[in-house]
Amino acid sequence: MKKPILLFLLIFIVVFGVFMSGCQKSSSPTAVATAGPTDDSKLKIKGSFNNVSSTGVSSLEAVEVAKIIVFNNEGQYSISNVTDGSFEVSTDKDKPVGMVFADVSNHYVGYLTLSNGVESLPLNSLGDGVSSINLGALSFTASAAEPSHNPLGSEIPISASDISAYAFSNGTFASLVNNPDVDGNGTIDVLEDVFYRYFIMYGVAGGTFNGTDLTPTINSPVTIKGYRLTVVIANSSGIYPATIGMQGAVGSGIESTSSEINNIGTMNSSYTMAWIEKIPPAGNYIASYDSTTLTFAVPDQSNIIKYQALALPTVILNGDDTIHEINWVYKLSDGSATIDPRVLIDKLLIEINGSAATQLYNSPTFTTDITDHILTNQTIAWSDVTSISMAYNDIFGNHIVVDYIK
Ligand SMILES: [Ca+2]
Repeated sequence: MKKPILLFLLIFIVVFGVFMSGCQKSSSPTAVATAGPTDDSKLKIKGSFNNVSSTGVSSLEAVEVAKIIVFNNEGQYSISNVTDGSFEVSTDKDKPVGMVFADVSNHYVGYLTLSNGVESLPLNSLGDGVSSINLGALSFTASAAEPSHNPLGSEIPISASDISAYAFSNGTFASLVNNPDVDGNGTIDVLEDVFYRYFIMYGVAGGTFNGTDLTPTINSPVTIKGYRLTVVIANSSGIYPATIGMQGAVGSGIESTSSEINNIGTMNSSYTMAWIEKIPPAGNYIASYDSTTLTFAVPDQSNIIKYQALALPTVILNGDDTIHEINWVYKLSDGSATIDPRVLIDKLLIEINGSAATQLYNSPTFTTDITDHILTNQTIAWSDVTSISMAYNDIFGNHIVVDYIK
């Protein structure tokens, strides 16, 4: 199954590569003021530090915070200074963002948490017409700051079960929010015009079309066939290494290796490791090139068989048993519940496979509001089909390829 996985990776890089822009300062505090309330694409996030009411660690760290930085998984960021203990920062509404705090020297001080593993703001689920969120006073516990007003369930209307799924999915991005100085030189990366991230591609055995069924039965549990890890580097110089070295966590299968697929660009470059037949264990995955060392703390991925999403297809045939259309519903990967796909998923595509891993059909990509596709080729015999792959990019740039075999 290596070839289909590789093809999907290349498809996604081509299709979605244009969105992987580098370090772009989306707005400055001055720009926010001049943009005014007519800019409906922007959200204002406000908050304050209660740095006079208590003693101990929390007040100490609050005093140190000089800047607020919000950034998304593509390295686009906005920055605001703290004035009289308060801040207001403006950001795009379309993607989840992490919020981190810096001192006057751009050193990392801490990050915003919404508790229960939600360490980014799921602005992809922002309520219609919401133009500002006031987090209220932030209280630190070590480097994690909790707001007095949690917007989940109010400005960001998202159900409790969807929050659990989001919390798992945001783990890879949250590891950058927890450590926004990936190159370890002491300065928050986006503030020195560099951005480093990683994403994971998973191959998932999702289920089986039993007998004459036209909807597959979901494996209980789904099994993870393997993964590829990709590191993305963006900088303002546009100079990138041809390849990178990689040492994964113990048991990851990434042992003193080099990237297998290298896509060198101008805005950014990506480096993909070989396909490994396991779930990546938690731990540090360390990339190296020239004199640079990048440390990515990959979180525990074992809940992928519970909280990841899958698109469950139903095939509809023509009278001559060729495929007319495929429709699908989004469910949690344990099959227990349907989910709102906007919470987790960016784009989906469908691949229909024949024997010997031949590809009989590739669909266009679909946004989450589309759940039905009439094939543009109406000559594909259902009897020739060996599997259907429902592949998607999640909102954090990870790629999930779910195979249903026949
Ligand atoms: Ca740095």
